[in-house]
Amino acid sequence: MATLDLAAPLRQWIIEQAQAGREPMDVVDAMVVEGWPQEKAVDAVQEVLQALLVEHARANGLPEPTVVPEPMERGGPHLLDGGDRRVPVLANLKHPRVVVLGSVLSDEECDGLVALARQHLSRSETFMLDEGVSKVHEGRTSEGMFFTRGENELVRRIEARLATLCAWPLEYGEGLQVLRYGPGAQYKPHFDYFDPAKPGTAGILANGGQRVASVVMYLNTPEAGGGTTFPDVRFEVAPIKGNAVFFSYDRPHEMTGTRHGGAPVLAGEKWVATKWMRLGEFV
Ligand code: PD2
Ligand code: ZN
Repeated sequence: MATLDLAAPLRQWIIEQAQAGREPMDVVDAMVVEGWPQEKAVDAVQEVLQALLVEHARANGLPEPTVVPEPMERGGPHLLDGGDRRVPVLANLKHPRVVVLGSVLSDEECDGLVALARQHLSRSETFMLDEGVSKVHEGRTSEGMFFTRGENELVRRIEARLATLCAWPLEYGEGLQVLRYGPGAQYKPHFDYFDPAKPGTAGILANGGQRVASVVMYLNTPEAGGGTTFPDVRFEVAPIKGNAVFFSYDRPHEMTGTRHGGAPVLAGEKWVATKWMRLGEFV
């Protein structure tokens, strides 16, 4: 976007509003009351706040923030548009950016994914960024498989729905991963982005760039345990069949607060499908 020619006092005022904890869209509303066209006010506030974030990142040796998928419009409906399905928002956390979604998948779609995935499971591996290879890791005791993007009609339908819901190009998504956790299995807390400091990361980023968002969809309801935890904010999402948790991270840094894990399954089993979204096209 071309830099806007904003007067210095206006920039300063926008910065002061943000520092006072005012929501960006409330600042836009105040500008609209003063006669600004809505779109111009949005652009102005976005530009000033983005510049502020970049300045803060540079001054503190942090990675610079990027644009990320965002399922919700402020003041928008509680039922989000998934294209072929309307999806209720069950919880909405600003930082870390987490949105809990109801009924993203129908029971039949959950059962269909499990049936297609079941015969292709193998012990989940973790990509070891230090060594540049995938290995079995004691922190991840699930079994899993990947579908390629668009592999079958069901996968295509779900991928199109997630792209619409998150307003993020379908082509920027990795293939769906399905995981099965047996009794006692878990996924210890981790970040889904790739650590830029690790030697294996550059190779991974060559296709699609960084991960910027994750959607974990629950394909069944375990009898007990198996929630998705965000330990830094002591928040846990209950794994209910058809529901999902979306979270985004605007830079590969723990300041996003998106450390999360799959709590141990205490009784029964747990199935999830995960969609990771990248910053660019993933081939
Ligand atoms: O199964 C989960 O709840 C879970 C937890 C943490 C899945 C993932 N991460 C993942 O697939 O990245
Ligand atoms: Zn994860």
